[in-house]
Amino acid sequence: MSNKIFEENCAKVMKKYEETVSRKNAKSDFYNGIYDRYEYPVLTRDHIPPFWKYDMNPETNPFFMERLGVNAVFNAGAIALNGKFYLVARVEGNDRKSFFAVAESDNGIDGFRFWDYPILLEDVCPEETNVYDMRLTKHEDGYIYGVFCSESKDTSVNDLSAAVAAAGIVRTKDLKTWERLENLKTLNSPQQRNVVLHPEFVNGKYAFYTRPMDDFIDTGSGGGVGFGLCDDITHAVIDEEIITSKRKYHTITEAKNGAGAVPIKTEKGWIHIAHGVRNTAAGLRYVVYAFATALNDPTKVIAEPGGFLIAPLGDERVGDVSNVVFTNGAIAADDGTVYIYYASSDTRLHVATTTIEKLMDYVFNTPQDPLRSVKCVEQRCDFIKKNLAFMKK
Ligand code: M1P
Repeated sequence: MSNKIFEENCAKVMKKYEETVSRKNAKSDFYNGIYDRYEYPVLTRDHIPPFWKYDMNPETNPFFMERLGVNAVFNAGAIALNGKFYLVARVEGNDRKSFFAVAESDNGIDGFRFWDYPILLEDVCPEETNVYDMRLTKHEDGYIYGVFCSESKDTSVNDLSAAVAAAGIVRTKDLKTWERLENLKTLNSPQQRNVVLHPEFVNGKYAFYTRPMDDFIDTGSGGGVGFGLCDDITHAVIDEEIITSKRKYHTITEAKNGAGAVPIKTEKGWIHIAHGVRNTAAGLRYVVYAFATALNDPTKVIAEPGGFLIAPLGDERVGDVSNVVFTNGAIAADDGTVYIYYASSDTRLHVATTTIEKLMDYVFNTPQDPLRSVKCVEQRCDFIKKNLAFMKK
């Protein structure tokens, strides 16, 4: 017997899904000369295949009800393989648990479709409750590594929401079969989030960008983006972390910062795209910023543009955690185009495109933050003076 309610609603949901995933994207009218923004996000919860959410059998789901809802799709690791663009997105169910899923596109700006199944990680940590924010590193050892936050309940205190963050590590060759390695141990930092594996060996060792933290939310004594080396990636232990990009008073990184995308190698240095956080009366504000480190020493900051590269704009400002942009993935394509995948307000994922040439110009020629208002005005007056003199010529 036909079920009209099921059939009509199923057709409606399938139509909306197909329209969303096949929607063409185009550059928006945003302009700053540094990168382009796009009209539509590249991934949203509407990109989730309906068969992940609805029981597709009219016998067991006569009202075509959502049984396993998805709340948000955001922070994604990114990688190009065999001419295709892949994102390993953070998918958050209605039950608040996050997991990873691969979405594939031909051009990196639209047409992202999730593979049929999300990634089922080996269940090696019984205490692990949540996983999120995978960074994908194509390492010179031949593996693709995924480093992510592995979160567990903090049972040492009498507080139901207390948690411990650690860095989980997996590796793959094809994004299909994943081998889970031991979580990273940092001997001097009780918690870790936003850990990124550097793509090359440094002094013959695996090199990680870390984010030392005293607490789950507050970095406390953690001074910024850390860096440490380890001998064996299968039992990764870092005994010493040094700080590369420091947090600074009254800047975009005052409250905390963290490594984002895997650093991009250029002829003048490694370009890092990270996030900075400051506190406001309305809560934390997350922006994306960039800096460069020396090619022969990825810990040594050699260029540090003042201010943010990307801040939440328009609709991006509102979501589950408002006033946030966050990146954990970028792709530097062979033709020089750079795709920066950034999520807004922990709700959806966008792309911004630029080129290596423009990123280098931005990172190496944008003035540093002078750190005090009076110096900022001096900097701007000097800039205006040069411009006015040039414009009068
Ligand atoms: O909610 C904003 C971001 O908060 C965390 O980042 P951080 O560790 O720097 O505070 C992460 O949980 C990230 O997933 C989230 O987008």
